[in-house]
Amino acid sequence: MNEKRKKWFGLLLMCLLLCTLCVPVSAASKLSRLQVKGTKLVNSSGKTVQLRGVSTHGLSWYPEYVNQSAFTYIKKNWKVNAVRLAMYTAEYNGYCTGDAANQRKLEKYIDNGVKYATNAGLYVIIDWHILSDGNPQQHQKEALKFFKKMAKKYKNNTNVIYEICNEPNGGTSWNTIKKYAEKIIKGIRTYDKKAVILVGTPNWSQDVDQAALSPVAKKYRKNVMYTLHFYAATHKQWLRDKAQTALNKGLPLFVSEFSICDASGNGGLDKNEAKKWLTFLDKNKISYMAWSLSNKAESSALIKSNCSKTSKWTSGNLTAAGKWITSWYKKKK
Ligand code: IDC
Repeated sequence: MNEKRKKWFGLLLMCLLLCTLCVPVSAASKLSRLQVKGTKLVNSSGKTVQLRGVSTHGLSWYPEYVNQSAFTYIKKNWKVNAVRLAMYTAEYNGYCTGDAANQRKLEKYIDNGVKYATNAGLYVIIDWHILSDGNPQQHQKEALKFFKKMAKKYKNNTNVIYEICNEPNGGTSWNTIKKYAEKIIKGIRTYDKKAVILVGTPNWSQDVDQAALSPVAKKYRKNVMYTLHFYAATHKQWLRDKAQTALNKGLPLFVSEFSICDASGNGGLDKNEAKKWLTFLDKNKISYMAWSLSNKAESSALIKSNCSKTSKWTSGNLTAAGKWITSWYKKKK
């Protein structure tokens, strides 16, 4: 090789080396950390951000939907920017009712879910899905241990959001939920000072007006939002009124779960009411996550029960709710 050729060859090698170095850097590029400002979420440049996405069904029931292809697909084709990982605490191989091997399995699903969401460029909610265990204090010890572990692990993942109690119910008062929330927030903040934390509200995360009267203590209030859940065929204007009351008091709201059917998760759809809800949420820049990314034979499932695909769904693979919700997502933004 003559001198000139050697020089070009050297340059080429250098370029190749630089390229291989740069690719992983850009692939790991981080989503902007979100903060709560007033009632809204903002990114690191202060711009308002609204998260719109889907929730998995229970991770023990439908772990197969937590896969890279699905997360990349929904981001690109459904135009969502967030996914929620619903981990039941009590029902069917729940985190607190199953054994240690079951806990490890669930933590692995979460770990994968966070990884796939990060790769896909999605925000990801780790949801402590209490339901039949309507008082979050019932498993407070386990919750504290779990969230400290998560916070330690994910403190540098700028896209992780913690939801500390899905739907308190059974008459659990706001005061009880608040006491629980303050303990868990304190635990999370030991490791992760910044992540957004979502707190459930009384009566299946509907009574946000009660939370608005007395939010968590000031020292725990930063980057905390309060959840509002609705199922459009059951919850109507009266629940939007509660939401408006809470907003007027300055309470930051986050709809971490909704569907357009009734509260059983398996009744008729109310598209008219669903449109009113999502229009209201868009207007107020409130984030929302649809239940559920699964093919369970129930009307809230987004995928038809006869479809076994776990990604790359065509419109024919979607249920009526799936079609309506994804076309809403695609239309906007
Ligand atoms: C439902 C599921 C259903 C499952 C049940 C477990 O859709 O397949 O058998 O939970 O008890 C909620 C809850 C959510 C419910 C959903 C529909 O957060 O866990 O899922 N729902 O009932 N709140 C209001 C409705």
